[in-house]
Amino acid sequence: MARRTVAAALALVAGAAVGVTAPVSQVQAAAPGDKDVTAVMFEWKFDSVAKACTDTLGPAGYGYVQVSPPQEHIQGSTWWTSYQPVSYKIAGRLGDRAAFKSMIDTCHAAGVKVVADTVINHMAAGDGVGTGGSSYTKYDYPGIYSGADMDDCRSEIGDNYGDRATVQNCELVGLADLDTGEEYVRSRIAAYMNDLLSLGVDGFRVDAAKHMPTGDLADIKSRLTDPNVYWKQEAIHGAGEAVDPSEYLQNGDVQEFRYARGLKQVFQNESLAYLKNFGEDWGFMPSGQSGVFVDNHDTERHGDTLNYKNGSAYTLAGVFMLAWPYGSPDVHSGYEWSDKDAGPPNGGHVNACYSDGWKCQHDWREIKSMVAFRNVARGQGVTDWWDNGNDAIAFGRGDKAFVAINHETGSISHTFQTSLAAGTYCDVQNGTAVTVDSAGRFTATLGAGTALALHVGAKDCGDTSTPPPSSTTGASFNVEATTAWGENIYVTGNQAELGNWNTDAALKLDPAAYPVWKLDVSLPAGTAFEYKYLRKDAAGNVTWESGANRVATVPSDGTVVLNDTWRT
Ligand code: LM2
Ligand code: CA
Repeated sequence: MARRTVAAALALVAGAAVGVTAPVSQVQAAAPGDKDVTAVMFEWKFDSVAKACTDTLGPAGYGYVQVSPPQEHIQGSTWWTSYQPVSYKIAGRLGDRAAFKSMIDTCHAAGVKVVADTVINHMAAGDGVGTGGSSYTKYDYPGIYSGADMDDCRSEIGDNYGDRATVQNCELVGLADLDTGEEYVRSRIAAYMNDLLSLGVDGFRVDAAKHMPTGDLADIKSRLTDPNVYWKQEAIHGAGEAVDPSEYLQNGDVQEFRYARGLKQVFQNESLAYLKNFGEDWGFMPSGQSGVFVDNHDTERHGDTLNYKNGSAYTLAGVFMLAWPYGSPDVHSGYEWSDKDAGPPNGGHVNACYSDGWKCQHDWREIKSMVAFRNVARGQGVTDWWDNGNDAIAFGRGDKAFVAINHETGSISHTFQTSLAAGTYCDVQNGTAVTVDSAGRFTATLGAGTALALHVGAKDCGDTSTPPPSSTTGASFNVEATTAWGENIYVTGNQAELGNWNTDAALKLDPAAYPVWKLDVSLPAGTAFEYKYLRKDAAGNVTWESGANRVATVPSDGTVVLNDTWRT
């Protein structure tokens, strides 16, 4: 645990390249799978994320959902308590271990993989009792780490980003810095990540990666049960700094902050025509290993990038990102704030999108529709680029898709050349039909601050609503139950889709036909399952119906209709 010198840190990097880490050819390319868009549900409770996976993220075609750090953290109402680990128990504000596991199962059933934000560079400052009941003082976290596991530098990094040893061994905003060069620390971090993998996590966002030597991360990753797991490192580029984000490419993906800053610059101070070669030509890292975004939870607060307060510029930047074939996109989904420290509405519980301050960027029509566009256009390069020399652009993705973006202050009318086959398409931005002629052209007028997007997966606007779930088998729950004001009826059972008997993950039935509460749930054909109804009052208190578990079986084709009466 001697303070590492620059030379020693570099030697570690070199050592890792020949020995410890996987050869580059084995490094997993950006967001493995055929759906590379991640919805980042910032400070959403895990049961709310589960519901979003089923209702929105899966049907829209998101490949991944990223959740805020799940480990035990300091208490307090601000969001950033999440970034001060107290232990590696899954016991934070957003849900317990059962809720976390249930979310993963539900998201997987919806076809969405799960990325966990992982805070491994440091532990909490201050002292107290964590969200999971563990006592701590800075440098001492009983049962996990003591002062001997920390780097010897106990001063703040401050502005000293010109010195590698300071950046990596000193304290980021005064947080106790783990010595990731140590055997015990490496094994303890790997044990935490392996625990997350055992629960079904599919990938990691590695917080504060720049503050750990890349060789240390290579060593930790090599200890995982899946050493090729999707690995997205937060390494913030800073001009002239000692540590360069590209050092981390040996381990997996790296977030390209210059991409998000570039979008802000282009949308606010330059012209969209400059985006014609946006990507490696701008000095960015390789497309196949770069994580990209319009904003994240830090940059939306600190002004480094656009944010939801920027109106159509923000929305159009998101449309561009999803249409443009560079990197793997993160769609940040957060909440309104005026106080930058303010924690999530309702402690992270989302009653509904667009209520209580939840912004739900992942669900905006302009954004969500482009996830399907991106999936359909996958593998196609940019074709038919057009710009007006200023703030209106358009481009295709081969014969699969075409987008036009108008960031001018007035409307634009133009005849666009595409490589699409002739026919009628739905403009998925606006839900209106567009006809492409036999020469691949169409004429349209785009209002100021709007876009137009066509793709071969949406020929008819009648089709653009949520596509049917891949499974058309399931159960139709109908239960007659009278309720007091504020009470709701839920169902759970022994299937992941039903929340695995976890009352936090139970599914709420719809009272539109009160006193009959209804819900249709997709379940695999032939599933024999147990279930039971429960009610929750306004405070969240749970009352189970009486009696034995109910049983039913999903037919090989279609739905089992369950007409039940609440058992008092
Ligand atoms: C990150 N990436 O490298 C996260 O994306 C970022 O959100 C985290 O900072 C940071 N690294 C540490 O994980 C946030 C927040 C800070 C906050 C820290 C720790 O932006 O403001 O620092 O989490 O909670 C807070 C106070 C700060 C204080 C520190 C330690 O704001 O004033 O520093 O706690 O008590 C003395
Ligand atoms: Ca460090």
